[in-house]
Amino acid sequence: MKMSGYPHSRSLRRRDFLIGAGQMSAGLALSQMLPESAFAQNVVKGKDKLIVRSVRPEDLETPVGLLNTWITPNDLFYVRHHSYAAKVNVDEWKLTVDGEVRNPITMTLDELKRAPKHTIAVTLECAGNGRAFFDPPVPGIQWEKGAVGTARFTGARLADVLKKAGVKDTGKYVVMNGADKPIGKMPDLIRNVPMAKALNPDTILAYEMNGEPIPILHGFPLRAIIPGWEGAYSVKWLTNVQVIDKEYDGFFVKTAYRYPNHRVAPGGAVAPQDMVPLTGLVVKSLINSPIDGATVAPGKVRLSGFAWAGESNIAKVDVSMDNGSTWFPAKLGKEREPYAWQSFEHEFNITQPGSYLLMSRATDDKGVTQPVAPQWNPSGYLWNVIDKVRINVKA
Ligand SMILES: Nc1nc2c(c(=O)[nH]1)N[C@H]1C(S)=C(S)[C@@H](COP(=O)(O)O)O[C@H]1N2
Ligand SMILES: [Mo]
Repeated sequence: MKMSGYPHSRSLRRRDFLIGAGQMSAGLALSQMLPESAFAQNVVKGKDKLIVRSVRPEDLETPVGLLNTWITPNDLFYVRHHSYAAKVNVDEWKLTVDGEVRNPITMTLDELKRAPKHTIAVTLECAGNGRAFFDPPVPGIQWEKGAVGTARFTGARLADVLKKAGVKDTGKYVVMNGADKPIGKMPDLIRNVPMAKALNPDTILAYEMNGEPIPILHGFPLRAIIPGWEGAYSVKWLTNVQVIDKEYDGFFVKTAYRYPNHRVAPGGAVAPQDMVPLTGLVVKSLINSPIDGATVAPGKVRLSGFAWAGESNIAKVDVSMDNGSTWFPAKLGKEREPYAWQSFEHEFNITQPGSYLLMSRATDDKGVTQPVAPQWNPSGYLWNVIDKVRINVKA
């Protein structure tokens, strides 16, 4: 069943386009060319309920109907990486901290665990979540709505680690690299954060996810957690932290994960110098119940979901059952943490049988509301239009 609720997201059309446009990695193109039926046979161990967007490397999406708890269990948490997951031998593993520091250091996992522990609930979302809905389509993994989840991460503060190494005055950015090896001619996923974000007390190097050692697919034994920023900053299988004096110039900083600094017509070209790095996630909501295409009995229809806004907080969520003609304030849930999503719910009374479009629209504490129409951009990032699901109220 299609869960998208957007007519232009038909997988056939997307796949055709992907083959035509060519992919960065041969592995990805191959998996995209498999018929849909082949996907059903491909399950990834420990992640069997997830939608397989790519088998190798594992790119797995959570069906929205399963995103129904404030904390997403590890076995339901989406997976995204550019190359194969690194299998790290923790006895040999160490973290090196070097670059513009007074004393370069290496740390074992035990040493990191002896630093003050910090636990935070963070909503992690891939910048490409929702890419499948852009029109015209853009190449890349065709995520629909479920490349997002919330977990409690525990680790050492990056600020404490940097303090130990002693950042020089020349240190402006912190580069993070993991143990995963690029596939073929692909560049290595190396990312950086400006010093202020690196020193933020909520920026951590995490060794636990929901109370367990970080699972392999999520970066065992150590990953960065850059709260509120798009998922690609949270580098997995972390092995090296390097302080540098200006923005890093590798592919995944200079070219990828960039967004136009002006509005672009759908399908339009953007000059490279007009592309700026993505940082924070944008205001967004997701209806997890009912799911798109559901048939329900007339009477009380409970709508629920989650809303998040990166480094901002959710101020309100409004919901509609009549194509957005009238809106009602949804009730927000009790669980509130600065970088985690906020649950919302509302009960409609729908007595008249028929086809209904349910909608949710979040607004953050800066007054920014989800848009009615998408802002197309060349890489298909930050899809955040008002969420919609169509349901059938039976007679
Ligand atoms: N080392 C490494 N870290 C990585 C990636 C990667 O390819 N390699 N992918 C990033 C991207 S694009 C996202 S969205 C998140 C996904 O985290 P998850 O798989 O734990 O959900 O990891 C990020 N960290
Ligand atoms: Mo991502």
